Amino acid sequence: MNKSVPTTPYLDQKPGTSGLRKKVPVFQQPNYAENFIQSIFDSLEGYQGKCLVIGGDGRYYNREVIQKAIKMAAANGFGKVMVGKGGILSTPAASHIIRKYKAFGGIILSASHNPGGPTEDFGIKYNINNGGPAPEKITDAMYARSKTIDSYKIADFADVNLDRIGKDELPGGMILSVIDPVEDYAALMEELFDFGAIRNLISLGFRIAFDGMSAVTGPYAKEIFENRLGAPLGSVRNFMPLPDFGGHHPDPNPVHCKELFDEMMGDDAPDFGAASDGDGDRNLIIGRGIFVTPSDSLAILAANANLAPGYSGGLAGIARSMPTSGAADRVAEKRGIGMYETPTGWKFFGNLLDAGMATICGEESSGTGSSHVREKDGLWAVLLWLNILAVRGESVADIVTQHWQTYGRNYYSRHDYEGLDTDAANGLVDNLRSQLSTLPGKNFGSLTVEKADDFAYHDPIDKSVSEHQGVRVLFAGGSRVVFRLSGTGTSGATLRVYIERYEPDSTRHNIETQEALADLIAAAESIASIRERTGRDAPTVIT
Ligand code: VG1
Ligand code: CO
Repeated sequence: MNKSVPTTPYLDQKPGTSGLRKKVPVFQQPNYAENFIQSIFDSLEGYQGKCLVIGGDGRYYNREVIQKAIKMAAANGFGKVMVGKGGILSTPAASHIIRKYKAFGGIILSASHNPGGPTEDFGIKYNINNGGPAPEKITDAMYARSKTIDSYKIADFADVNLDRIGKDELPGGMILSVIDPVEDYAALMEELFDFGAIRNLISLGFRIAFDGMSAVTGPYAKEIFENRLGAPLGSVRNFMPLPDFGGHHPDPNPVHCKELFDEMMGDDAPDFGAASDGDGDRNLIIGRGIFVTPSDSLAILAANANLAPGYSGGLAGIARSMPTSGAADRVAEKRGIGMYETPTGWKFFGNLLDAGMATICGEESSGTGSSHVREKDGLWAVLLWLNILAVRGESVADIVTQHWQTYGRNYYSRHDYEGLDTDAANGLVDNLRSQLSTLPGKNFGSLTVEKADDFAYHDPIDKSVSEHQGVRVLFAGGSRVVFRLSGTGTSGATLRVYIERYEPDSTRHNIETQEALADLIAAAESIASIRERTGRDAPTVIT
């Protein structure tokens, strides 16, 4: 019935910012996925007889790995698996299902915003019983185990039917529960937001355009925006999840959502444009004629969250990843609530949320979320925006400019250099680290370096320390440049340069972002010698 299959380790199964991500052909090597799934189970304790949630973003290879994971869960002694119909669960929905049904944990199959298809990306990550990504202690254990693994356990029953909702007892006794991927999540959104107010706004002619990017949020967005909130048919576009996302890069930024972006900047723009990524945890927010940077969005949502029923009692605190702009800090300061700065990646927010220290969290990479789940949540952010717009009765542009008037504007941009030679990228970062002690006091044009460091995070709850989380160069007056290498890519290295300047003067809030940041961009180049070290004249993507 259950087999123990001998295997040999792969040495490259180190989880990155958000799980293990590799090209599909890497995952298709013999026992590759099995090795990693067994390494996950071997790093956990006490799951016998318990429930495991399994789902993914529907990308190429999703169903195959789900079948493997179900059979391996059975052989390893789980009592039950809950799987989204068709193998579909958005990342935030999976987080909610784990919490709602008190599952032991969950396996989410996704490479998020990375492209999908036979030669593109796939990924596996494990979430713990609070619904959030496994902390570093567990991901380190998985990696260690993957380097010594010599066998895995798998049940040898036939593939299960993922397309029929219902419960089944599988040979060997494990219960398989195939659930509607949308229902529980949509119900949670109805609890948090004033659907009546949003429905009313839409019925008065407020037009929304949501781009599902042929990824996992399509079915969720159709149900919520069109069925429950009454948005006209067609408000949700690209709503069919496709294994290759229609050949697109499902990263909701103005570059990869260009069509929507251009439409929102055009004459006949809808009132509100939004999109999400491959697995549904990111968001893009565009008002008529105005793109809202994710860092501003976090600050504005935090400042106005009390207008939504789920947050009417106010926020306990706000947390943001270190490279995210300081716009949210100003809201926290004004409200007298806690502000926490964590390394990049949602796994660092879990403890703060569990301890009730933070209510809203966000990242500059289009991730915003709250204590309702333990992942960032794309549709949640869109709905909170809609709830705020419905209550305030103002446009996105008005809300953003008023926010800047009240708090000042944090001009912000991220420059990504993708597909770099790994050695060149590592050399660039090493060189930055070697300058940390000599940079303070140096001038770059009119900018003076006040402080330079390599960000380290001391978790206030479990006291763990995470080092080397990004090189920060802080200038007098509050401007800064941050450098770090991506931990989600699957080929070569990606350098991310995060650039920020604070401008309190509202007569200077209408400068084009790259222009407002020009001297910092030049300083970043002089400090890091990006051109010389990478051979690149310009970033691949500017957001
Ligand atoms: C990127 C983002 C980070 C985000 C991570 C996962 O990581 O910068 O903020 O948490 O992706 O997002 P990195 O290491 O490439 O910079 V998702 O939506 O891809 O799960
Ligand atoms: Co994602």
